[in-house]
Amino acid sequence: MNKKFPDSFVWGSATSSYQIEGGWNAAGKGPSIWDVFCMIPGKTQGNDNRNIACDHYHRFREDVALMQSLGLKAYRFSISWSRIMPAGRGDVNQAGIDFYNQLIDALLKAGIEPWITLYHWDLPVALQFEMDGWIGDDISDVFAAYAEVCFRHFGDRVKNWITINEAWVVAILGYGHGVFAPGIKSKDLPYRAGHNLLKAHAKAVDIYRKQYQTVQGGKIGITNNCDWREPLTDSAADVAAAERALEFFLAWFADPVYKGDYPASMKQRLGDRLPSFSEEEKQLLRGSSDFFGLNHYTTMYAADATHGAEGGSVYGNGGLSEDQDVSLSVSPDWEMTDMQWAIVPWGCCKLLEWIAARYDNPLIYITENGCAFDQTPIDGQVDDRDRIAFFEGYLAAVHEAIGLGVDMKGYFIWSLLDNFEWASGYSKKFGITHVEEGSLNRIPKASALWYRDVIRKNGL
Ligand code: PNW
Repeated sequence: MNKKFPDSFVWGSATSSYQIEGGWNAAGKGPSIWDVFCMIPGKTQGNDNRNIACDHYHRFREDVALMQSLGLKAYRFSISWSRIMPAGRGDVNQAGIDFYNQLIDALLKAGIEPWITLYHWDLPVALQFEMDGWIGDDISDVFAAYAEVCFRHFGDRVKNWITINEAWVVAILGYGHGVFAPGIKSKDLPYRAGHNLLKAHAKAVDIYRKQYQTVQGGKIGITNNCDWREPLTDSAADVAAAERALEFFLAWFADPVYKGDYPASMKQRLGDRLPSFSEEEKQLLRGSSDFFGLNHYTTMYAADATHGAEGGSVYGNGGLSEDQDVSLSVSPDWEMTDMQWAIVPWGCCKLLEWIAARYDNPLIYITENGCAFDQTPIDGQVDDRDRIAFFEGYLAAVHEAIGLGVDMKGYFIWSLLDNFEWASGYSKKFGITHVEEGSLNRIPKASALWYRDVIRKNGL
């Protein structure tokens, strides 16, 4: 990989609180919906939970040293809401604040820029009981109040904020297919949850901009996930189906943030099932992201399925397919990760171009990209050439997008540590080789060393 990226390009890696921290009931932390979801037999592979996970809560200093040895310039992590506000609102747990202060200080000392995600899915369970989680009418105000606590305590040192990680996953997997916490299966609730997630984002951004941004001088945005959807054939029907699939995936959340409202295709197809924004809410949403955060993993073919949709994947990557009338499929020629996500770097470049065209060339950060492979350690090392090939392919695609005029600003590898993969637990089937909780992440990987070289070659 000899491609040169812009000097200011941000090279990082990402994690999330529930997936790595452990310390699930340490020092006044309240329970989250994921703590409880994992207690229900059958909800995660092997009934795994994150009670220890990578034990980052106790070993964060080692992990920061690991990041420093890799030459990482940026580290994206999330705050466990119930660690700093055990009941989700009201009392603040000083021990939780102290933990994140220590982490932030250690990062800055190591020359690593902290990027904070405020919500990466571990909602305080009290808010699920008391206000129905993301479908409750008041949740957006409660989220904004929590965000304010974070800006107040950490914003003097933290200059990069992401409000919500992957609203699509929260809505579709949490409230549609029910495979993620809180485990609700519904055809209508995903659209309500999505609506409140968007309002929560906008309100938090409003508080940051009015009370903190001028003084603290940071940036704030939202991160959405999207696969690429390639038309199966060049028929007009399939081309329209692929566009529709992207609108139901990404534009669902990005159109309100960039244009102030949902895409026309969604409004038309969903009718009353899609809530609507007031004029005031539209105004609050429009322009509410300083950058475009994108998590991208894979590509699928999309075909018109007006006569009955089929397809999707283990995770239901299609969303609620029947609302879109789109059938998804993969090519037998594509290689797969252990998540059964196809490796298609050109899909990444096409998606970046699609975003640049639709949203007037925003600054884009890939806030997650990566792959799961089953790796057996040999002599205490992991020779993960599949992962290196994956990253070479996707980084070349990002480089190509830059050449085509896309304003790419940074790239974060998912993930820094072998972590708890939600409903997939630590299972080998999905590529996370679980030897002993909290230990595997310390095994040196070829890909990590390779990434270090990429960072170095870019002169950083
Ligand atoms: C993302 N899908 O999850 C999350 O941000 C991470 O926490 C997670 O570990 C990572 O990707 C790998 O899975 C996703 O169905 C989960 O399209 C599901 C989907 C996408 C992203």
